[in-house]
Amino acid sequence: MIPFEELRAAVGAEHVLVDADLTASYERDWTGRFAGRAGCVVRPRTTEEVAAILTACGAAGVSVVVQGGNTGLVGGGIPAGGEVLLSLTRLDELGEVDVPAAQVTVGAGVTLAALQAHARAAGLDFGVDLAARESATVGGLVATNAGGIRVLRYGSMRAQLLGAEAVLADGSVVSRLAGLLKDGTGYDLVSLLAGSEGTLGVVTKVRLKLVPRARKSCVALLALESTQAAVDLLPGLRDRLPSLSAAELVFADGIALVRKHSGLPAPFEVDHPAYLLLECADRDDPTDALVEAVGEADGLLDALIASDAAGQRALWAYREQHTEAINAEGVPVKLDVSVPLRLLPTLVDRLQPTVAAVAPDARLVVFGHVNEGNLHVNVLGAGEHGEQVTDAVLRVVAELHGSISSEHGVGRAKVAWLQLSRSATEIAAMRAIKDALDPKGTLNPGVLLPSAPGPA
Ligand code: 2HG
Ligand code: ZN
Repeated sequence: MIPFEELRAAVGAEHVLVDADLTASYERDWTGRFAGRAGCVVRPRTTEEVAAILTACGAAGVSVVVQGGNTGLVGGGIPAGGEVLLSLTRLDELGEVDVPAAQVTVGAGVTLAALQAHARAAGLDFGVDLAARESATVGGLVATNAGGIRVLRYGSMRAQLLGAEAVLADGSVVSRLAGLLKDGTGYDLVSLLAGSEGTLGVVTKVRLKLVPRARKSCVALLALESTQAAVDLLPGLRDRLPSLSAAELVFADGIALVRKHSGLPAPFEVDHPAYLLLECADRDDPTDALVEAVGEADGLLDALIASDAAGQRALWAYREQHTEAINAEGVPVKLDVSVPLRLLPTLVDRLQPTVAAVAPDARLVVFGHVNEGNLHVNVLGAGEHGEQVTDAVLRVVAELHGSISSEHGVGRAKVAWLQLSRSATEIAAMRAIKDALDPKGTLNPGVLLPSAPGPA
């Protein structure tokens, strides 16, 4: 039984939502692939309120699903049915930027765009960026160890995380927000929370590393023969361009789809098989360095370079509008995988025959973050073969020593395939950690790890 009285006492009655028209937007992901009814939605504003909620739910034996901006792509923040949905968007406090340390403490509900604007106003920047920046929240970025477009330069979310405050399943609070860059006092609990998908504790605040603010940037779109050509270019580009901050791979069919839904003009006179979008960003204008590096790059079929803001935005649009354009065609099967970089061309070559073998009418749209060997494999029109497509593609990825989830998390969507990327010993160790921190299985049951087996 949901402890409504305690929940209302903790956050105020107006922040415990039960009417279907008020809870609906929390109960469905924006892609339309995941939906489930929550017992109620609770909207705390402080760590103490989160602690009171978890204490009450733990005592009542009620499960809790944790949600940030609801931009997740694996169903990790959507209820299975009947849970208390803990929405953290009101934890939106922006602490003062600590300029000498280049750090800031912010609430879990702060959006990525708000964090970026806050850091920039203080002459710094935040190292993670991704297309869902306007809605994705810091807590969700930590929970999924989000990657995005600047991992090449600054690493993923875990690499930005210097501290956190989190409420454990029993309502106790762990708080490490001093931002120490050296701390050799045992297990790194903060780092463990990154990628834990709300299964070990509820992150309410984080201490984040900030990076120097680049004032000038430049974007290039290179037309190439193949994925192999893009992979071959990378070492030289990284070597010549210390300001390289993004290297994104897209293909002709993806660009055509984006154009269909956006009305953007064709980037080149003719279509090319593959495209590499590069961004350089620095204190001083990186245009000359990028032009020179592009001029000396092997295997280019064509190239566009933009230094002005509008031109850069226009080139980025071909990449950033992929997700929306795909969704406008229908509800896709979405896979997010990575393989060792040398095997990326092999993966790309194997995808089409692998998908066609189980879903002959399906349409594949692939794009990704090339430096990390990370491909977003979107499959439209798989119909009733969705699960077979997922299984077939993820098996190829495992064969190529890859990860079945590169940056979106495991969520509910990929739990059944976790053992393709993690050994039985690793899964048992993860289960032991989960059981130690959340012995009743209150937090996000069915997310990341299979629901706990019943008593023997
Ligand atoms: C991106 O890189 C996101 O834009 C979304 O990770 C990927 O929609 C996708 O498949
Ligand atoms: Zn991505």
